Amino acid sequence: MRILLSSVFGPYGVDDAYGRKENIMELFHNQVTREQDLFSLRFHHQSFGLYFIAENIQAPTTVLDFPSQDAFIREIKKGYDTIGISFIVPNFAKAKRMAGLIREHAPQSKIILGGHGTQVPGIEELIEHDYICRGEGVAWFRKFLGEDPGQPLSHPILPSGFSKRIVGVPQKTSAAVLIPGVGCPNACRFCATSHFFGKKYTAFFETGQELFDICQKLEKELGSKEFFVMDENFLKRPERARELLGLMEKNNKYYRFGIFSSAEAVAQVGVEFLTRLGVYFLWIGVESKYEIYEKNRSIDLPTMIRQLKDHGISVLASAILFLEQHDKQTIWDDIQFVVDLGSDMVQFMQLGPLPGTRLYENYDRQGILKKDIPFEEWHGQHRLWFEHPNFSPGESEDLLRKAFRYDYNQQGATILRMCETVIRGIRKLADYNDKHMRERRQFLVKKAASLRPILEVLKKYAHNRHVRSLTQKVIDSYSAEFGPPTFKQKILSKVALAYAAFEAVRVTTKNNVYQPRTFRTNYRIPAKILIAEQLQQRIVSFAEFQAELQNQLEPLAQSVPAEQQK
Ligand code: B12
Ligand code: SF4
Repeated sequence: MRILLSSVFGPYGVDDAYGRKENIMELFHNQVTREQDLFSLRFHHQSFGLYFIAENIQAPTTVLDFPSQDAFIREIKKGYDTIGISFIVPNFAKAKRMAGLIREHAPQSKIILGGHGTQVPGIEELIEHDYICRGEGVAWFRKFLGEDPGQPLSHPILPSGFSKRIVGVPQKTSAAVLIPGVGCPNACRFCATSHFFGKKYTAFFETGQELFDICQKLEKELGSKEFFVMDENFLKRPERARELLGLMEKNNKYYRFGIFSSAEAVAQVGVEFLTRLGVYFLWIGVESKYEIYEKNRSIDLPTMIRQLKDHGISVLASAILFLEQHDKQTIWDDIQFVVDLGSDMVQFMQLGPLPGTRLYENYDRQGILKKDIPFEEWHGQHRLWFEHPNFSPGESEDLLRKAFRYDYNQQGATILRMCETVIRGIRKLADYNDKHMRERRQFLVKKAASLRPILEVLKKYAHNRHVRSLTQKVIDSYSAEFGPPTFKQKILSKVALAYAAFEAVRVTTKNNVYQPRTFRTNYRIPAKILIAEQLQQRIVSFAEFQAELQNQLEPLAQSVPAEQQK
């Protein structure tokens, strides 16, 4: 059995028959720093779920990530027994097109649909397929192939992101992705991931020892000491995190982690624990002051976020707009509440009833879903797809943009806030005297040194007087802590300014979207098949070259007088 697993085709983040310009393939630019002009953080992530499945089944498998339609057609013609398509709800039209292409060009291949898009009601009738996998995919695929679903798992070796750019300057990405498990038991009514994975946590790796071993493997293979932890609520398993820290301390390893966690789980382990663990980034759902979820009940969010930042941990506060309680006044109270938390990043998401969630069921029962709006627009960064008593779709688009812009106007760019958090951490960690915390502080000192050149760019392009003064304060705090910038930092500032001059213009053009490159990764493909494919590829390339040459020569030949042609 030979298997192909594919993500949906590009281009992404453009208005066309299959997608919308808001569905950009960039995490921060899509839903966090989207209104921060040239300071928006730009990078892509591979489709981790597909590599995770490929790594953990025994059949020869190819993962095709971010293909064009043409590349997808070329690939499926190679003759796969089974082709899996991974898609989310807003990519419904792409998945449908891909299934149609498989039936047309590879009718012998079986089609499996997987990923969050399988929650679309009536999907069985809407997209051509042979099998549907809802929820966790590794165990499902193993069963499908007749393998034992309970075998131990192997973690894929993948960088956390790629093509990272800050103010246009390409950045090295040495961080790796770490995927401890999927799902979350908290089951907040709107949460697509929690519902999709059965309102429970499925651990891929149960112990701190396993995670520590994976970190060591990733360090060996990719040189990574920093890990982006793709787990909805990492600290919900505090004993696993504690064991991981114990092993790091015992082995003098100073790994660092970017994590997602809910407030009650953070409170349970405490800020000092997170600092010791090496958490440098925390994504936390603050949601709203009008709808207090269980996870945020009796948590003093302003104090928690201040303490995290004081310890050098950058915080992303995620909030929901257009709740039932929101009218034209209360929505601004909530925006103000979130901005006042002073986090390094803010994510504003529109309340989005996604299929499979309690919210969706409830709104469906009330008959307030606008089901005529195509799925491409069901994503939370443009317009509402349900009837809101106080906001029209146009108002929801306008207000969302204004909320992001307000945060940017008040607090400045995320990078500026991160520079400030680092300095706060350096000062706070000076209070600790043990070896482990000294190492953590030392890391922040290095980080400050690498961030410092960007401060000149932040100053030059500060977009209002208030932000210029915030920037000057941060610059002063760096000078107070480290003295004047070094020669190298001055040179790097000049380089960053040169890049920024181009980037500042580029981001004002309509085409401010980066497309991820295509990845094709083989797992366990026999050498003879690989060689045959390479030969075939060369023949195709030669045929394409010949055709191109002919295209180029034809007009030339026509411009030569007839008698000379003879
Ligand atoms: C990383 C990520 C991204 C990356 C995309 C990376 C990529 N290459 O596709 C970025 C940041 C670019 C992104 C963008 C968007 N995203 Co996104 N993203 C995520 C995130 C945080 C992690 C996904 C992940 O890797 N999980 C870990 C892996 C292991 O799990 P998994 O992908 O679910 O895969 C498992 C199963 O689903 C299954 N499976 C998956 N595919 C397949 C295929 C087959 C054949 C089989 C058998 C099984 C299977 O098996 C896997 C292993 O168990 C999730 C939230 C989350 N925590 O899951 C949101 C999430 C997937 N994104 C979502 C959305 C809405 C978007 C955007 C539309 C946001 C926006 N407003 O614009 C855009 C769309 C971009 C686009 N053009 O497609 C929603 C999807 C909701 C839904 N119900 O459809 C999610 C769930 C977040 C949410 N709102 O709750 N996203
Ligand atoms: S705590 Fe976060 S991940 Fe868990 S259900 Fe709520 S929103 Fe989803």
